[in-house]
Amino acid sequence: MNKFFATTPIYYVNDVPHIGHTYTTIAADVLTRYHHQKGKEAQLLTGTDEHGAKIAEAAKKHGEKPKEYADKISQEFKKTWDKLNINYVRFIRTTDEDHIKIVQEFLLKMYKNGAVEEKPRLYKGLYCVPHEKFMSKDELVNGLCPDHKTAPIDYAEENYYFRLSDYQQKLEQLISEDKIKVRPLTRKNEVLGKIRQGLEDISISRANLEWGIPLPFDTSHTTYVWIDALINYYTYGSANDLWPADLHLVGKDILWFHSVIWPAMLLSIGEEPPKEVFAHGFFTINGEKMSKTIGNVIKPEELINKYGVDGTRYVLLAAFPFGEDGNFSWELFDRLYNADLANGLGNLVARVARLSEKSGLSINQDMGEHETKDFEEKIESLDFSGALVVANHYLKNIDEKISQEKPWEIKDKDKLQKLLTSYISEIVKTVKLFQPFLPQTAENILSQFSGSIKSAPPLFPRV
Ligand code: ME8
Repeated sequence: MNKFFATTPIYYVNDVPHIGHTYTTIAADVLTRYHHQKGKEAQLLTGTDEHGAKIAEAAKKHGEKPKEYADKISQEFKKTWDKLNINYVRFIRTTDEDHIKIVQEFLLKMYKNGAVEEKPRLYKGLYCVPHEKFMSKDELVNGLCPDHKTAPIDYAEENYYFRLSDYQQKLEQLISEDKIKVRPLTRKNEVLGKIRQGLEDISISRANLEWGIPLPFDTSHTTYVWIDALINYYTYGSANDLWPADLHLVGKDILWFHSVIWPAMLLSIGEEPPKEVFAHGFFTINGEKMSKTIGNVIKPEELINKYGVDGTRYVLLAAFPFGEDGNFSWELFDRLYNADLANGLGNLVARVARLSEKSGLSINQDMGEHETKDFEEKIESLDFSGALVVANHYLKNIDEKISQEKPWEIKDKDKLQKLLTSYISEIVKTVKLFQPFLPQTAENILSQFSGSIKSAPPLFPRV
């Protein structure tokens, strides 16, 4: 089919966006823009996750009603994505009317199909509120959640259960055969290993939490926030003839929800599972987890102020192999920005534009495109940093050619213009590879190199 439907997670509105959220969202946008460039009808869905105990608590701390609080923070996400030139087709909020309706229809179908136990039963266990999930004793370190360093609460409640265990065999088969493509491969193997250890039925409702969507078959319960949240993809996808989704792009922390629980929910109502779930790695800051408690959270604005919008998009994706964790540092990002963008692309464009302007060059033909399987394979397998290496290699070749041919020494105008045109042709073709990563810069360069050429201020001033 000539469509590409990708999603980011919907982010919790208990907090404003940081570079982790930014990473996933930019990656999804780059991929969507790439498919769009290839002539597909590519759509990207993002949004905010607004129900659940964590949000209710955060709102209370700010002395606000959950919805008021969510309205405010959700705007912060939207504004950030707009600033970063994220080309989403819809910014979905789990408090949106159409979503609430679809969640209730979805759950009713699950219930009617017998995928949910008829009556609630007692659940006792440990619940980590910041995680919004149950935890087992052996996941704790000194009685605390190792990620949040907080004690989980004792939880005892009557909950409705989804018969997840019924889907063990089916999920194992779908994932091992890549019908649900879980990537990177190491993650696929991890998920399969965990499935083979056995799946337990899971609680899907809360009896004592008002801030959620009422269960359609028992309105004294609200939907567990994760069940509500996962359905967002289907809310948009099913209404727009886009189901199944081509890709759920997520961080490694939430792979299990997306590759196991969510596909099982879909199977339970007779719908198709997503085609691919890709889990990327995590940023650490000086080797530590990024967290509000440690106080080391990096906000996207800090990067934008230093590197600009396209510079930020670039450094985040170029710095580390996409599936792996990476340690953020300003030194590393500065170096990357200066080497690839200021001294690389930016400098090359400036040099060629200067010489072209001086020689009165005008470009009136279409320069075509690179035929580059290597680049395509890399970007389609979400190896963004690898794809950028390929694109940068083209730039280095042009740089080398210029150093060898020394156009500034050539007096013959025809000969000079011919050479400059050949550089511009290579630059333009290469810029099209960069375009999904650097949409605004690419547009500027492409318009600078068509018609009569003029110098322009540096694209990427050194930092
Ligand atoms: O989990 N490095 O929302 P969330 C890289 N609402 N990426 C990071 C990161 C880091 N240090 N920290 C977070 C939720 N992320 C749920 C999702 S979807 C139906 C519901 C990114 O606000 C990464 O993509 O906690 C991770 O999966 C996501 O933020 C979690 O965002």
